[in-house]
Amino acid sequence: MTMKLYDAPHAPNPFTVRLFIAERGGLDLDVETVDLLHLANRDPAFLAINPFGTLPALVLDDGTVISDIVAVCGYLDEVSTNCKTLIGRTATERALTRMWSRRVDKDIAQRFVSWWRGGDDAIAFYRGHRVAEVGGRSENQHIAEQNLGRLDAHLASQGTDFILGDRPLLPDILLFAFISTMKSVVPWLLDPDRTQVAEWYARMELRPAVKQAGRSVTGVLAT
Ligand SMILES: N[C@@H](CCC(=O)N[C@@H](CS)C(=O)NCC(=O)O)C(=O)O
Repeated sequence: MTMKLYDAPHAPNPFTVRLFIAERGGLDLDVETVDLLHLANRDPAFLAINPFGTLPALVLDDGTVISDIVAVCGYLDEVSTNCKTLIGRTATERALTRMWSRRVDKDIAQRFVSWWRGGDDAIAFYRGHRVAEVGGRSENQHIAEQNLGRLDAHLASQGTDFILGDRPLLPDILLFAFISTMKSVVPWLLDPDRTQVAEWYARMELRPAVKQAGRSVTGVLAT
């Protein structure tokens, strides 16, 4: 099976998928890097592939295009040729993974991305092609921090290294990818008072997969 991944460097959504691929293993893809910083994702050639103009996008050999990171990771988890699923083996495991993926995505990551998109730099960058999120900035920060606090309490109560046990699964990968690519522009993310989240982040940073997934390179990606 040939799959093609349209990828971009430095951006949280594409990094989530690269990190998932590196942690998951058993995958073989063609990769093409799209120059997000110069808006190549808004060129007609790319819009013909993904009319939403967002990255990443996974194109299957029958031409099907999947362009939402949770859907892309879910698909890759199912077609990988090795057996260490990052979504779950049982109905309960899969439900917990999906529950935490939704929590860290919509209540933390998307909140701080929206906070950033309401700032001057992002407004200037997106002018003319993406609606600026100027309203509700302080609420977005409040909700993200509230849920980072809840995650901190969860990690403390579980006593596990990662959100759902002793190895990182999709929610860890997603949240780490977003924090690591955005922390320089969202300075309040890694508050040292949230000690459990800080330790979790430090553990994630040490994963060999993080180094492996760090760079976005056009070519063949086999794990
Ligand atoms: N819901 C999409 C969001 C993807 C997304 O917004 N990607 C960003 C890069 S991190 C992007 O393409 N931004 C450029 C733009 O919208 O022009 C997903 O899950 O993949």
